[in-house]
Amino acid sequence: MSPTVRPSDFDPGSAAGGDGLFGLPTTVNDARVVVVPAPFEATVSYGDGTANAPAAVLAASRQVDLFDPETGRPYEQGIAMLDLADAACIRAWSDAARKAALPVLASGGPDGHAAAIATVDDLCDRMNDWVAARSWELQEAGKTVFVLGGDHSVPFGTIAATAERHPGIGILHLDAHFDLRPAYEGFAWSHASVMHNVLTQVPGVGRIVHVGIRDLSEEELGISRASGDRSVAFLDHTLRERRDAGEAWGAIAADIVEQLPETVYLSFDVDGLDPALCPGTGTPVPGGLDWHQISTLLAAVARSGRRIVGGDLVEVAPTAGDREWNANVGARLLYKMIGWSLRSLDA
Ligand SMILES: [Mn+2]
Repeated sequence: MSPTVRPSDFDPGSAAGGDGLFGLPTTVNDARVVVVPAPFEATVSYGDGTANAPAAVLAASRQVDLFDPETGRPYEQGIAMLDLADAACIRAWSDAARKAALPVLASGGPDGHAAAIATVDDLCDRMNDWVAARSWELQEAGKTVFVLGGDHSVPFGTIAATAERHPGIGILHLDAHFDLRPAYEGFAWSHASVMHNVLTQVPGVGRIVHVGIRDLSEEELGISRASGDRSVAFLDHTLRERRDAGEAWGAIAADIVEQLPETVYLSFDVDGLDPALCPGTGTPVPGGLDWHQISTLLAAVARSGRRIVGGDLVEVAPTAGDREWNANVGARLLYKMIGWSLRSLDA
């Protein structure tokens, strides 16, 4: 599929002047890749602001150069984001759920908060249904779907929709955290539980390969180890030890890729990166992967012959006064993810 998405007067080398994602004039109908904005952060436990990411990443994306020396010309295939106004319901549910969640978070646990937790769970259910329905419809129309959070609770519906189409799919999960907690602070759909919910409720996911994990509970490590290889972890310190022992990152990346099945979904929590690249994110942790390591890893997935059929970018949190650095990195990361996805699908 190679739709023509460039009107004759569109110059990809000029500063993008369009209103769309990456400054492109592409409509959702004409796009091959559609980004679903999910401005939702009901249960963030530390810093907030990730619900502002879709608008901020959209704004920052307009100054990303469209030609990418690694992935080529992903824009030619058409990339568009659903109208943020269409996701206004998500923001409203997030605000209502956040209001209900704050007293629970402040008291550090669920005791005595059954009604508030039920409210939050219900609003999270609605968000999950909305994201799953949008993802499924767009995939039905032949689109490749990426979700832009919001916190890490948002992609559950997309993962479920994508796994239904591609049984046995693997998730490449880049994150500082395992997100394997069986509910967190009482919330079934917590950002810290998304991979646990995937393991227990999405049988179509054959394996999760976690990379960069460095802030975890002993219980989560136990859940991963007891998963019968459905959860395979490359903890951040083990990656560091291998590099310190002289192993090249390319060889380590090949090892990670080897653990993935043929069809891959990317779940990218920006806090998997060095926090210098995402200082605003809600739960930053020292350590993590640098920009080139991530780029090399995504390239290795695509070049291995595996197909990247979708993904999400979550926990980007714009902050004031930093020239929108968080959103800038987020926009560039999203473009790399989409670019390598398209390369992998067209190989
Ligand atoms: Mn996460």
